Amino acid sequence: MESNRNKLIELLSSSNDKYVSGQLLSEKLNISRSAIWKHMRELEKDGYTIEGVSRKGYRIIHFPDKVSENTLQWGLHTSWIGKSIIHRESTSTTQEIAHQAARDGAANGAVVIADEQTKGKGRMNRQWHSSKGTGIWMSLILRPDIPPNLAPQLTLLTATVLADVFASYVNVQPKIKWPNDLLIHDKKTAGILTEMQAEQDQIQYVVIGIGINVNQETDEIPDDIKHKATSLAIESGQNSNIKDLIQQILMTFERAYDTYMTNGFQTVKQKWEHYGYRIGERLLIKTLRDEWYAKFIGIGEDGALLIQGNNNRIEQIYSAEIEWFEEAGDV
Ligand code: BTX
Repeated sequence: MESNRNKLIELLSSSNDKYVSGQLLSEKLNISRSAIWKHMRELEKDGYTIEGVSRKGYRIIHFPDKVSENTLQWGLHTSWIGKSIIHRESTSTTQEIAHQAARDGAANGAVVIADEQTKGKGRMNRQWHSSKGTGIWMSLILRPDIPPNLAPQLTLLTATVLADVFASYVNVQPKIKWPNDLLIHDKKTAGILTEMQAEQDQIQYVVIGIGINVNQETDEIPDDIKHKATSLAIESGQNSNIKDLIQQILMTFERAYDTYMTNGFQTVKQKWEHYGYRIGERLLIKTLRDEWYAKFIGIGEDGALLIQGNNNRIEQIYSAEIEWFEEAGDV
């Protein structure tokens, strides 16, 4: 049923503006003309406008912008990610739904998406503003076959995926601030929250939360973060189609993840360093017990932050808040 609808969209989309006859659709899909007609009605419910002209056939004259399980799945060319999508108009946080779904056995690659979050969260339970219909608020459920101590690499991988999609499809120049912030012109556009359920040396599942400010105008960025937050629309000067952007992210993610699983972290490291924010500069490193300055020299083979102190020794940092020399607060 679903795959017929998917094929129908593909047939109609690939013919651009030309009409496709009902006869041809029925032959290609191997279903009756009346079954085709029923699928068309369902597509219209999801926001497609389909024009039917007698003796010519059908064509799509409007693709929906709205995000739903169906509109996201149609046109999503992936083998395992997004095969199951849970979409909510409003929810507290997609992380919670994803954790529950994972506990209930959701497959690797299941996706949870909301138009709005009322209790969106960042790291250490910080608030994440997630206003209705202006951003991407989604959680990916993964079941990677890697030891739990390598899970932070998935955060870095996700950051490179977002940076690639922003650079290719939105035409902005993103930077990745270690470990999980996407910045454009020094302001935060997206954040990643990785949570994991593991037993000793085995990961049960990982939930990767992705929050992206997409179409907010300057006056829609909440006052408390205005000085340090931005959106793709503000930085690129144009709105993006949220559904298309989600699909691009999922397709790019699948490719990057498969490469990582086959070849290891090396490709991610190179890409990360390509987008790395202020590599080579002095950092203030803050851990629970201490804070000190050092030079940021990149990331290690395992994803740790590499710094060089005054004694020239290179150290690896796995968990810390970092600030640059002249910054007053965290970005
Ligand atoms: P973080 O702890 O690095 O960043 C949180 C900080 O970012 C906040 O303290 C605030 O200063 C700032 N901030 C809050 N909201 C925004 C925003 N919309 N844009 C820019 N800056 C903001 C980053 O945590 C991880 C965010 C993950 C969000 C996703 S959304 C889907 C999933 N569900 C959920 O509840 N969280 C994740």
